[in-house]
Amino acid sequence: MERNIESEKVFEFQGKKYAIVIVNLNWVDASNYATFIGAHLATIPDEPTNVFLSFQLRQLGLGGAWIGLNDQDQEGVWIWQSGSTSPFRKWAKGEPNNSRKGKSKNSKRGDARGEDHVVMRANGEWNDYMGYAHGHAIPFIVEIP
Ligand SMILES: [Ca+2]
Ligand SMILES: [Ca+2]
Repeated sequence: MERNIESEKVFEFQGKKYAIVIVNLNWVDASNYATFIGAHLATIPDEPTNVFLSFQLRQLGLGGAWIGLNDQDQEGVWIWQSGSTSPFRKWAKGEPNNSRKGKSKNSKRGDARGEDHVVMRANGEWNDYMGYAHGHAIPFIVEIP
């Protein structure tokens, strides 16, 4: 994919630069896109950053966006795409639940690996979500070094 600056909203907060990329991709493609432009999916280091970025999602009318947290290498071991070891988490109630295809009759999405990628909802709460190729395609937040 070519970089499309028109689809990005760039913000600075606490000395870090973030862009909300309003292109619907699964997490794997979104993380590859971030790497391609020399960035990575956002690390959320603290509550103020979480509040700031979720506010921006609401301003843009978005329901949620991928962030860099994932447990795709080892189930239940959450790591940031950036390599950061930040321990800050903002899970919604009942999350992460690693929901799997077949659990819900109506779900056509999914993967036997379950939910391994994290979406920040517009209310600031996090959910592990299906980010593989047959999963959800949504906007994403990158952090630009
Ligand atoms: Ca998982
Ligand atoms: Ca979940």
